[in-house]
Amino acid sequence: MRFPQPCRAAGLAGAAQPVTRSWPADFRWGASTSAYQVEGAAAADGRGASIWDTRSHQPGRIANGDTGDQACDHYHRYAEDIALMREIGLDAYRFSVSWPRVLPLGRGQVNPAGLDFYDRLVDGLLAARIEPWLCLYHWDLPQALQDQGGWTRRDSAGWFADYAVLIARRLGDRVKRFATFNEPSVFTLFGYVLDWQAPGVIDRDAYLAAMHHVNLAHGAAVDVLRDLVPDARIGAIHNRQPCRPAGPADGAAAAMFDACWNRAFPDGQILGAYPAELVDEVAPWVQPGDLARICRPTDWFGLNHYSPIYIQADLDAVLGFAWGAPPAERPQTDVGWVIDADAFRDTLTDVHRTYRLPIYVTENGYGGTDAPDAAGAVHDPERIGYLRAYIRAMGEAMDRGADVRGYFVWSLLDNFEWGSGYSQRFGIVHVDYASQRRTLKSSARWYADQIRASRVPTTSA
Ligand code: GCO
Repeated sequence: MRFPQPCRAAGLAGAAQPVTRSWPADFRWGASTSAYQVEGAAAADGRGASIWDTRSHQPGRIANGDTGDQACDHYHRYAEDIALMREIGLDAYRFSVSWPRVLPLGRGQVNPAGLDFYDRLVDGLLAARIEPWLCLYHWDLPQALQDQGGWTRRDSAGWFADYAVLIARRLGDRVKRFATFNEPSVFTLFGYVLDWQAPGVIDRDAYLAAMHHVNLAHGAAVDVLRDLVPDARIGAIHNRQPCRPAGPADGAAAAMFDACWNRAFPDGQILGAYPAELVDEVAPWVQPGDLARICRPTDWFGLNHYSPIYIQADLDAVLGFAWGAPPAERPQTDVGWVIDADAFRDTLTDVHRTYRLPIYVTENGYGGTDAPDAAGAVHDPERIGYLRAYIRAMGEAMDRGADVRGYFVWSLLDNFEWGSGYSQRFGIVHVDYASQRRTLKSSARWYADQIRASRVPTTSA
């Protein structure tokens, strides 16, 4: 995500012990990345352009004029990165496929070199006994499809399903964990309402059309994956967090934002209905039978969560809401996100009660500005404090009955943080972008301890 809030120090350093409780034996510990944020190699081996290549090359869009052209060069350095994952002891690695790397124009002509990369990545992970978790879409729509209307076109559901067929046929013999979309509510709201992300088309109708067509695309891809990979475990990844009114007059705006942000996608996909606030809004794009097309059985709920959000009314804005300031007294991360582990615990409980699916926390982490010290070490006690508090809160949610099966930290590597470019670092591994040198931060070592400790049977909670 990108929160346009000022930077404030958190002062969350402290207690470095792992969180001990009786973790389920098959609990999965992982780390997440996404294609545009880490791969780089934007012009290598026949890759096509995505809407993020376009946006990052527009002057003034990204902090410091950064682009994902090089990023972490994961495309070439994936083997080194897998070795780091092994060193940390990860059970699972969540990555996304770059649609334009495998289909440079989004459909039609396949790029064999692009598919070969994902073959190598998956084979490398399996050889290291790390389970590949593949997300089909982490925001990098092929520019060629955007030029034809992108998600505002109903045809986009079919384009996405065809792309899913290609990936399932090529990788489905080895990959069994698939996610359709990452945070559909974020890329639609930020891309069509707030102009913080690609494609930056600010238009109410485009937003509502994209919302519905992304939901249709999800349903179509679930069917394809189920058909072609019968033993696949399929889910979608949703951000969810409390959307709090910034002030006493902001309740209605916060409720509308909550419908768009937290419910427009999982409610359609899992409960088969749009939130009441959106039913009339989206109706012009809904055809008979669509909700049944969208609501296909899935196996798990992917939750991305960092922080509560504060919303204020803005009657001039497309849907009447705008980003508000958090209360000043709340602790915040280095990049200005409110730290509230209780909100994470309550969100997990809420997701469990609402959707009744096994939950995997597919993103959670701390944005900072870490730098190596004179000896080259990277110490990030605030990140350790944050991770510890949130993992502990997750344990509390599990004690209260939430069916949480795994946790993926965001992120394995420092990477291209969308509009903030390389100025914000979320990795547990530091990346020196000039040399591409990787350094495990102290949080990576702490996370390794956490994973190891979770394997030791204990009765204390
Ligand atoms: C998102 C994404 C990630 C971000 C992460 C930190 O939520 O925006 O899934 O790509 O980098 O959340 O902002």
